[in-house]
Amino acid sequence: AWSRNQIQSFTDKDGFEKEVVRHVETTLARSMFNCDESAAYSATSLAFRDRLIKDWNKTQQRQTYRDTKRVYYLSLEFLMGRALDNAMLNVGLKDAAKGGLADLGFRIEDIIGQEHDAALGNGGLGRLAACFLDSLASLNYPAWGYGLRYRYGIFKQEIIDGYQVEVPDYWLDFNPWEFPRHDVTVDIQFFGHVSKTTKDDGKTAAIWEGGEIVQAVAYDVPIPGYDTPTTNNLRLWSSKASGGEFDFQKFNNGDYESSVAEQQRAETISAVLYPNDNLERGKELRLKQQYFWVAASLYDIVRRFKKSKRGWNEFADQVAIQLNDTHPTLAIVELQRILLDIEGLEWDVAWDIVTKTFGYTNHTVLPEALEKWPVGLVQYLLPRHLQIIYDINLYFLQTVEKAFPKDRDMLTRVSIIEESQPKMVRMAHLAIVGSHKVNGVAELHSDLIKTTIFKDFVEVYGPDKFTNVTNGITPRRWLHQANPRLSELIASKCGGNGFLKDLTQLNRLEAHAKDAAFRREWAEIKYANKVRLAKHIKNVTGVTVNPAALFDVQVKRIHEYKRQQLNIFGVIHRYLTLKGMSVEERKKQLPRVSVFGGKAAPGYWMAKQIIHLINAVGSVINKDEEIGDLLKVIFLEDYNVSKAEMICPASDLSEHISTAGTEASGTSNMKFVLNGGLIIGTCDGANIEITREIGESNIFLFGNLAEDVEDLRHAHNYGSHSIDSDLEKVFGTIESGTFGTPHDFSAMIAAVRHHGDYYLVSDDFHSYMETHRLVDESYRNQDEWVSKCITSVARMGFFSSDRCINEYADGIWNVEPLVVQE
Ligand code: DL6
Repeated sequence: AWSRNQIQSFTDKDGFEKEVVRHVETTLARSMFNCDESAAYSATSLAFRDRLIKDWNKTQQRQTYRDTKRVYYLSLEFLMGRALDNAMLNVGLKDAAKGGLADLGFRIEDIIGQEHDAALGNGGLGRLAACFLDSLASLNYPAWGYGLRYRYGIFKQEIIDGYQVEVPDYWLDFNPWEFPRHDVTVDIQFFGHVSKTTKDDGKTAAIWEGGEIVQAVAYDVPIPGYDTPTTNNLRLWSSKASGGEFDFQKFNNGDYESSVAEQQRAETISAVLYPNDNLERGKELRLKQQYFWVAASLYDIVRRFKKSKRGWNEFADQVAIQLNDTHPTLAIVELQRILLDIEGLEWDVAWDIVTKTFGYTNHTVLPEALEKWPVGLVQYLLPRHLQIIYDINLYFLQTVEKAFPKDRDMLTRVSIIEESQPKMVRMAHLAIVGSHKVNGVAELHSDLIKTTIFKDFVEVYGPDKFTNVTNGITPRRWLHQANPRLSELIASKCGGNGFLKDLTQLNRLEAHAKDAAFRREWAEIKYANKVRLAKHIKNVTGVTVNPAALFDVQVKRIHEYKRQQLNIFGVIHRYLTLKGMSVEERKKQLPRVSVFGGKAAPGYWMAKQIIHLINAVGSVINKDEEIGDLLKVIFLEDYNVSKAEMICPASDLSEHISTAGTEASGTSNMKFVLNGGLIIGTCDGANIEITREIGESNIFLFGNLAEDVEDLRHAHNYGSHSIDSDLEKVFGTIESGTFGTPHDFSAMIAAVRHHGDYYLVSDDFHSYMETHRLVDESYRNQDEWVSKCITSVARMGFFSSDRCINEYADGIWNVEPLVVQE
């Protein structure tokens, strides 16, 4: 047990109020008489920040003093969402804040609602990194996150006339959750050339000279654990011109524009998050971002290690670095460069340290998402790194050649350099060669990488280098924070809040699934959450939806492989079926609300067409008086983390319907089930393990299996491809102009009819519609439905990110928790 009393600034409502008043009057220089919600949010956040920072200092001192192994999680994306609610819950003082704010005349929900999401990520990969930070701190692991402090996170999405419009998201006007560290800076070099020099011992060494220097400045974000004083650090780097603000010489000579040009060029590096999910676009600035961030982070990590005065042979015993996808792969090359060129180690000694230090997580098998960089670009930007990459490749290929003599094809396939026009550096190959473990993020995905994209590497290294760590989510944010009433109800049956730290305790709920009174309470909470979402829908779209209808939700990035097009085609089919019924027949039908949400990458034309079709369909159906409440179609604009916290608890059914074998894991599937919703899904990603855990009778699975996808695609292209007849009716309706100009949607239809139906929309359509029929049937029996929901929640213990982090800690990082004493 630990006590915060001695180290904290406030511990109760009165103390909290005093701190808020102090911050309003001093830090914000305002009077309590004109303290509006925005000022109350600022002061509340500052009061909690003060608390966090004391725990943060203690944690860092303890970790430094004990000098144990640390984990460094390198991720270009951290999709954190809001911090205040999370901080209040994690330090256990939300009730005190609620009471204190009420005394001051505010509702806590309104104050929480003031915060701008920290949206430094695109989707699943970035949100996973945020869940991992929460688990690392909650489990007391000595860990740091390293990322970029983008001035603009993922764009804000507006829907105008049914089309997505992107608006910049400037989120840094007031951010109480970061600490600028103007004293923690690193000079990062780009361009230049490499020369050779002979050292005193007669050996040659490489010197990287010239080019330009950009300065990295650290900004620290405290990450509080739940119910523990451990507060870890997320360090985000911001770019700045190294020579000061601007060029005085030029300024004095009247050359005003170019006097600031260098500064602006430098600041561009960390200016904006690339808005692509599962897609790489080979832009020079993106490569600059990657190197800037990994070089600053490694400098920091090495500096911290060197303070311990240990020998290099102990580096990998003290430092574990996890690469979140291939984006930080240059860290492998950078560490080798530091050890070789700066520390003067021999190649083999250095390389041994490097490979023991790194682990690589793969998040996709989609070919368009696998990173490759033109050799020429790497040469131009990072000439010394390209030499090292070539050397790494040479030594690697030599060992492959020994093991597979005369197999030239094998060498070509595994080489880090792709011999294409232009030549490319294959980042995934570099990441595999430079790491000691490679993991996928769900069982099917981890099997697929071993049998498809990384098959040859399994032959080269043997199967043990490749492993699986199925993703998880933090129950603190995704249950306790997002759905407080459900969390409380669960606690009442699970012997308290212990399940939030050991999610397997949810199994105590199972006994209550048949308890009618419990089911009633459960259903009431779901209904209240649906009422809240219905109000939001009314506010933002003007459409009235019936909270008693089945809420069917698909919220995630818009992507053809995620198949929102299948969903909207299904909605049209439902509409046509309803239209074809007599009034009497219609009366017997179950009302539905189909909710969509998600952003399309700005350059992804087809995804934008899908958004347009959803909106076009909604604007027709929602006005159709004959249909009324029986079907509504809603597109919620600007889907983000804080909206997900409202949407997940309100769903009856959510859709996870990717073409089998394409979604590496998915994590929203876990969020929806944990919040007492059922899912309709394909046998893909983590849906498969969710099914194994909760039982086949509690999930609506449909569609072709991953193992059949290749044959089906082949048949589409080389055999005959007949389109499902119901789907043809849907196409016919779109083509008749029911939803506006048919031409707008012709490419979407042609992709299925004429261009090989790569995502198997037609193949899966019938079983998708049949399964929706089963959903309706099942929903009619509310007792059974609620009982399924309770049973599913009871069996979701496996999907905590705590389990996941413990697996990384044991199987990949070899790190131990370090409890921070009071
Ligand atoms: O592992 C987190 C998340 C998975 O849940 C999703 O299934 C997967 O699509 C996503 N992958 C990416 C890949 N991006 N890149 N590179 O975002 O990762």
